[in-house]
Amino acid sequence: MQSTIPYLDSHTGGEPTRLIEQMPFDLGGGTVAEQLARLRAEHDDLRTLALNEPRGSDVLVGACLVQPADPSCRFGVIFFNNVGYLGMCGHGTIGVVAALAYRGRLAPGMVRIETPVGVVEATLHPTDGAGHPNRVSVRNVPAYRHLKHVPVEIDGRIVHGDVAWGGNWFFLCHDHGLTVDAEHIEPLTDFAWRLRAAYSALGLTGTDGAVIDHVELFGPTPTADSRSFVLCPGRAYDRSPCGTGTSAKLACLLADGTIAAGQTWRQESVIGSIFDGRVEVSDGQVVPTITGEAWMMAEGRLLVDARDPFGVGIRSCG
Ligand code: PYC
Repeated sequence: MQSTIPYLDSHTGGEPTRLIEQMPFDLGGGTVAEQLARLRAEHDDLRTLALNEPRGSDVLVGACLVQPADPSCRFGVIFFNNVGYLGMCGHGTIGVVAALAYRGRLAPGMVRIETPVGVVEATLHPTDGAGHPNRVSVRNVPAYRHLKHVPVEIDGRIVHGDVAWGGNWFFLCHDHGLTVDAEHIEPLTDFAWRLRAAYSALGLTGTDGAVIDHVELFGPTPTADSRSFVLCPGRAYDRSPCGTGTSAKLACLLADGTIAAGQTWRQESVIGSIFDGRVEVSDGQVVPTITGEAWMMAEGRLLVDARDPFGVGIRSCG
């Protein structure tokens, strides 16, 4: 009657990742993208039971380990949130690597991981003098800017944004006029959510009609190159600087000539955590690498009672 699913929780710069190491069912093999399609169509309950209330919360990002199809990869990973699935997840990859190291399944060094949108390379660094045990660099899938300086009307004025890919789709806006700091989470959330509605109403998409489901609002900070507020698809804000969002930002910075290949860009989150980012240009593509730290927080077992009316989560949450 009751099933149990072991999990490991970490956070990366404040943003949590709940890892399910052992899938409770067979996804039938194939590429990680194909397994994601099956997970979404046939087993979406796993996502909602692991993340949604009453067991979880909107802030949680989930990751499940699956078999990679690419023989050069040691792991396959599917990331998900309170409303659906992600292409890639930077903070989540750092969290997954930390969790696998905690389990003794990874030692310092590089590991290739297949995600639904391509292969990433994660490097677990040796514990440093500052005592950071889980410092991880993620060489992401290639990033690019799709559209530049798109005008969008909101609150009777025009703001502008770039549309860029960094493993997920982002609308990146600077001239929003808001203060980007932890004291202004509510107005930032409200504005970013309405901005998403405003550019969606214009029919703005990524390539091939892809939904632009993440919004980034940038502001200045004395402690890094830039501070960002990132609103995720389910209306939770990213406590980390967002690995895929930083990748999208780096692609725009390189396209504008603001940074050069190899230069470090320090991206701060709205709560003050930092990712170091840099890009390389390989075969004409912009390949970002993001470095950050994760901390292990909990390990446990999800208990799912088939008689519980909310055992697979409250679907209207998020
Ligand atoms: O770090 O890429 C990221 C991410 C995406 C959504 C939440 N975090």
